[in-house]
Amino acid sequence: MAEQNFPTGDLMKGKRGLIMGVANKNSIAWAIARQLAAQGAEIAFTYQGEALLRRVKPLAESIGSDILVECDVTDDATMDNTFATLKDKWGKIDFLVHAIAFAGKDQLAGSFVDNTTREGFKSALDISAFSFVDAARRASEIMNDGGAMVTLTYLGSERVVPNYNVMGVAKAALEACTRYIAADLGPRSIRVNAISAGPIKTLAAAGIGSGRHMFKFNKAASAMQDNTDPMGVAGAALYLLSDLGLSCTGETHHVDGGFHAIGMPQEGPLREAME
Ligand code: NAD
Ligand code: 0WE
Repeated sequence: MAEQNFPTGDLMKGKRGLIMGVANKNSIAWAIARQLAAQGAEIAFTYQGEALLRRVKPLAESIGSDILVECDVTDDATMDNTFATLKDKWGKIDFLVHAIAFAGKDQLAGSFVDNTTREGFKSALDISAFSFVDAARRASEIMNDGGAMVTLTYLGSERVVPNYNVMGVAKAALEACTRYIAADLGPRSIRVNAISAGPIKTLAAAGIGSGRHMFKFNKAASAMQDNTDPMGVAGAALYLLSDLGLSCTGETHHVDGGFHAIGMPQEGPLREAME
């Protein structure tokens, strides 16, 4: 992503929170971090393993964050340590961003029914859906009433996208988890929402089987005839995590140039291709 200016202001002033899922400067979680920081948020980060620290540390430092905790969501000890660290340093938090997904590469190609294994299914659902439930429970224990949580999802949960396969099933579970967590935490005025982003060129979207077609097709078939800008995802996260989002909970909000709304291509390249 080119250098961009995230709108500044005080919408997140006095709020502290945890962002899970920054891998590098292209991560959706990093766009969200910059937008929240530009509105005054104090942010702690988790990173998945030693190898990613080299990338995440300078990013965190560039927005004045000094809380960086190693966390693999499949490892309870590192989850315990993450939230114990936040409790120790801050006492309370106001927001959580969950931007984590993984399925084995062998699970993301070809026939869903033939290629999905028990282990592949378990691991995709564990890392991509249960991890939000687990993080939300831990975060809720130290979250101020009136706080908020956001996770990232994708349209492959609602409709078949070639090769997305078991990740689509995991995202469907993640969206359902979002609604159940929202119901449980609603009485404390903690809001819990998902952002369904269109395809964005990140590490997680690199090397996907049908990648080139994916971006071309989304550009051609979306209402806006353009790819999804991570700044729009960051703006939605700011809305949902700040008090602008009051009364919005249990929602899956699409930020995809309107791709989800289209049932048949309008005039444009896709129609011409069929002539
Ligand atoms: P990314 O590769 O930058 O981020 C994915 C993150 O998941 C990485 O930081 C990685 O370290 C983390 N992760 C994976 N397994 C983990 C584990 N076991 N423990 C801890 N962390 C783990 O890619 P991204 O595209 O920014 O992905 C962020 C979220 O956005 C994901 O949930 C993804 O499904 C979602 N999303 C992405 C797109 C897209 O096209 N890029 C579209 C919609 C939704
Ligand atoms: O959620 C995602 C990707 C998540 C993801 C990516 C990888 C790549 C490397 C999960 N697990 C893995 N495992 C790996 O080994 N997206 C929304 C981006 C994405 O991924 C696709 C897509 C889109 C869009 C995969 C196939 C088809 C479309």
